[in-house]
Amino acid sequence: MGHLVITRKQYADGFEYIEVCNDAARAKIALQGAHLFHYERRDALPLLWVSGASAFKEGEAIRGGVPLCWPWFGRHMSDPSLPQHGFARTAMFECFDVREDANGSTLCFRLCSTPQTLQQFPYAFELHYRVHIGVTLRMELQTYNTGDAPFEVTQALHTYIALSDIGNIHVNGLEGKPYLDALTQELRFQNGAIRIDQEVDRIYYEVDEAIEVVDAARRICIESGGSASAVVWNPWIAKCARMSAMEPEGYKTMLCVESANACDDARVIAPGHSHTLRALICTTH
Ligand code: TA6
Repeated sequence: MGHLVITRKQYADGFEYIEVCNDAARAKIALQGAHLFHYERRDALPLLWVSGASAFKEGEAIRGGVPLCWPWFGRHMSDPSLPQHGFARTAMFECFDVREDANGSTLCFRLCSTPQTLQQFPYAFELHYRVHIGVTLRMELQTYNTGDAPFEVTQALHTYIALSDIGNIHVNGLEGKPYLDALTQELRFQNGAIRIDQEVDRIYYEVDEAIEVVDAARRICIESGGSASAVVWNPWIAKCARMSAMEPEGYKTMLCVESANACDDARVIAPGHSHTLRALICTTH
């Protein structure tokens, strides 16, 4: 690679993020949640959607980009008082390494168990998150079990894709797959391509090939690894109006396509072992 510029920056109230500029792309990653909230290949449109109403402040997950849902996806199984989608997305990560190769730059983040995390998730862990900024975007979330008992995680790279307009798109790659409709708790099968004209909140299973978002102006391909489930979500009008940090028409230009180990695709990690959830995203422009 030619030139790589890494800059640590902060918003007015001290919200810290890292800006990456290399020959291939530009990106921004907040230290809170190791939250990637901007990725733009040099010859393309920004890939990720961020709400115009999103806060960039401590303790609140950015609404958009790629929140890390970990060590549980959705509501906690037994304690509804615990935060939805786990605590990683509002935890302070450490950026402990930056590597460069011919294809781009990889930033490595780490979160380790603490007395506070042990109260919510009673296991010793190290969570490593590698974000590769190149002509493609690659994210790898690796969970190490550093304790002496096995534990189970559910998780997702909760990617918000930026669209021209929700009415212009369809999603390929999930045809015939079973999915749990989170709105009705019914198990259904995907009939053909996915088009969005209402609230959609689905967990797809047996996912074993790339998912393609076909927009009017471009195609976005999401390949997952270490995952057999994917979430497709758009809040549509009513839920958008009820949600935090969403503008009334925010639903029109976003779609979440999440590489996941969600619900029945939970993963058990034995002591001394690890599991990696991956997403590789490329866009025609
Ligand atoms: O991934 C879909 C989902 O679980 C939806 O049900 C919706 O709640 C979305 O995540 C956003 O959740 P959040 O906690 O970020 O508001």
